[in-house]
Amino acid sequence: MNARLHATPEGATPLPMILREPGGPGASSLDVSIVIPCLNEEPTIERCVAEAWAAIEEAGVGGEVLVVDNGSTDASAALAHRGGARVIHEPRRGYGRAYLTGLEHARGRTILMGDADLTYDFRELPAFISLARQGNDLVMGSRFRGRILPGAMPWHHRYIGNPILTGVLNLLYRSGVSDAHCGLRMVRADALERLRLRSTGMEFASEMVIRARQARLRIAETPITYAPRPGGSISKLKSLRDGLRHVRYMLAYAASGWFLVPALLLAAVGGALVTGVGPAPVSVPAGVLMLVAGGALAQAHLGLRLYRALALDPNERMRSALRWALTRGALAVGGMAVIAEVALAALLGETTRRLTIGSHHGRMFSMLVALTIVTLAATAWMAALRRTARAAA
Ligand SMILES: Nc1nc2c(ncn2[C@@H]2O[C@H](COP(=O)(O)OP(=O)(O)OP(=O)(O)O)[C@@H](O)[C@H]2O)c(=O)[nH]1
Ligand SMILES: [Mg+2]
Repeated sequence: MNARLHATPEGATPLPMILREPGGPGASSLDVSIVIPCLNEEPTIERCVAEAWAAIEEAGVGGEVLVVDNGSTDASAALAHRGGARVIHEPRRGYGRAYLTGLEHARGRTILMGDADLTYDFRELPAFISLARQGNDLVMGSRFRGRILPGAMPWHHRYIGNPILTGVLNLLYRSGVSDAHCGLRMVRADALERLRLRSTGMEFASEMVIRARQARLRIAETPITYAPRPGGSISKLKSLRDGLRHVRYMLAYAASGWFLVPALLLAAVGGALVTGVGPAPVSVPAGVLMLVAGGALAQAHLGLRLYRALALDPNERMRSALRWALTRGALAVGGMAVIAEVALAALLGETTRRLTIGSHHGRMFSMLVALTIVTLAATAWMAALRRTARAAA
């Protein structure tokens, strides 16, 4: 039952209608919290808050509007406050960071999440609430199954970025959603603990879907309309950087088989082509290429797993052990391996010049070159990870 109460947020200008349930602002006493992350959204934030309140009112539910000000340097926070939002300050930047803080402070049984740029219509709230009430833990909006108004999404996001990122996510995690990066979504408060969200950047959007799948939560989606930003509003999205953050996150949690099976196949076929063992005729260049690709895949997998253990799912004991291994062990071993391989390759190369091309030594030489490339790449990876380890420390 949602008895409606007219109340005024502390210190704010009286609002025509703020809907609260009886019993005060106790945890989960509200049907919905609309959480809006906000970084310098002066042109739109006040209207956005007003629309959020209008949506709550129209839906006839008890609710609150929470704006997480992410260190805005303009008047966003004051405007959000004036619009009647509860404003929370999170000075540490990042789309995910802003949401993590917002979700922590939200008091609703369900939480509707959406941008501060007026591109999403909070009036679509009833469809989300109804799906959440049917037991869905995460309700995703879908712009692709809904409508994308002219000028709302640049063509490279519409036809390249979003379909590829959603496609990869579905391939790796079978989430079945059609718009993994839609910013309008709802989560049930009682599912938050199982989601264990952590990402601080834009990859937070992927993380929610991936974690929901991993925790076997129920995911549903509803078509929504995506509108262009009004004039003066500036996107914070950096397509390439943010896209790569999504890719890195998705790959870091992907099952090992996605890397190791092709790596082993490439190594086996490459080895056979170089050495001439097996039915295919010797083809050193193709074989070397395959060996290098296989090695690179295996390393990428290792690197991503280490990145996950160090930065994404930090576990203190694991982190210090890895840090030790990365700073001392792996680098020393990697360095020595490179020196040994280069020396051996030089030696064999010299021998090969005196022998006929395509000889056993020639093939061995090619394999060693491949191994050297792989080891050099591994060492570069380790160095990069060492930096990650330091940053995560
Ligand atoms: N990108 C980004 N957004 C932030 C950050 N902190 C808060 N936000 C808010 O998060 C929301 C999403 O940012 P947008 O720039 O709209 O990103 P987007 O929706 O993926 O990109 P568009 O399609 O261009 O709107 C906005 O309401 C921002 O104000 C941050 O550090 N980075
Ligand atoms: Mg946006």
